[in-house]
Amino acid sequence: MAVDTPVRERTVDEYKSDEKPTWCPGCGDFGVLNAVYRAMRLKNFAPHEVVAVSGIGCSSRIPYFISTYGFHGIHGRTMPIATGVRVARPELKTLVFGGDGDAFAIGAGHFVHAMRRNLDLTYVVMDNAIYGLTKGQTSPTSGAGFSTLSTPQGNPEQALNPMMLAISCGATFVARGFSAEPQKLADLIVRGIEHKGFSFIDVYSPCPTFNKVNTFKSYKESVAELPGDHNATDTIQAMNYANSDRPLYLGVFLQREAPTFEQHVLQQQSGDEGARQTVLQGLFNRFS
Ligand SMILES: Cc1ncc(C[n+]2csc(CCOP(=O)(O)OP(=O)(O)O)c2C)c(N)n1
Ligand code: SF4
Ligand SMILES: [Mg+2]
Repeated sequence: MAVDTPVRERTVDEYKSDEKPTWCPGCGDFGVLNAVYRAMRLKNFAPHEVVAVSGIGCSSRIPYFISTYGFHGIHGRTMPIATGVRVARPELKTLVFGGDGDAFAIGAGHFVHAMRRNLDLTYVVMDNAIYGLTKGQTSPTSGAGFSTLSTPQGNPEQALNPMMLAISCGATFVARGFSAEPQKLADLIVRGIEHKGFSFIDVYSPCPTFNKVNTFKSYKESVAELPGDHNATDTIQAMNYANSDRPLYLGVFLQREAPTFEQHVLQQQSGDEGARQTVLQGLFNRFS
């Protein structure tokens, strides 16, 4: 008779690689890394069960510091790489990381379509509203008027709202966290991992070196948890909260069930017409 081997409880330290983070002292990305370690501990993953995929940027260095498989990719190309990993090795948990420039500027096209497809990925964006690695140019989430290396006379563009973008593009899990609250952020990451479909978590992760506007202090003064009675299956309510400038809400804005891209493809290949119709109905219902 087969005897089940008891699952060993892992420690946070088992998820730390031998590489020490090279971020500036006080960088918000430390809090995100801390939350990722905690989330993996809460899921009790074996490191070999996880792949961390990233793009290019200060934030995208994160796979070096995690003891899982890692892929430090190309600027703005996290989604094509993660899609390939997901499809080729579906038994692995694929976590995707990047900065606001990586996600919403050069990578915006890929981001939009990954959400529309509802790939079963968890995407954590370390949003500092600046290009950190290249020493301080505006990013799509930089506010209007923000004076930077690339906009010495003030940013002439309006900031993009990543939450509104994700909700409108069909992401089935949309959340926002803050790197100064790693335990809450770890819980959001766990919920994203457990969600079947595309989970997007935008994280306020300040860059104290190049962004003196979006700081820990400014966020502490303007963030608030989503109200306890928020119905995360209600897209319009989620958009209303996403549209708020003050407070800037934290928590799960939207969570809906829908067939994943992988399910859809597998059902198509199975030749089972009944199963195919069920998946199509699920896709049809997504926005109803
Ligand atoms: C194709 C390509 N274009 C531009 C760059 C230069 N580049 C590297 S990182 C970066 C932006 C980084 O900003 P973000 O993604 O927000 O990450 P952060 O450094 O702020 O964490 C840019 C423009 C590049 N490496 N590759
Ligand atoms: S430049 Fe900014 S984002 Fe990059 S490591 Fe330093 S503080 Fe962090
Ligand atoms: Mg950035």
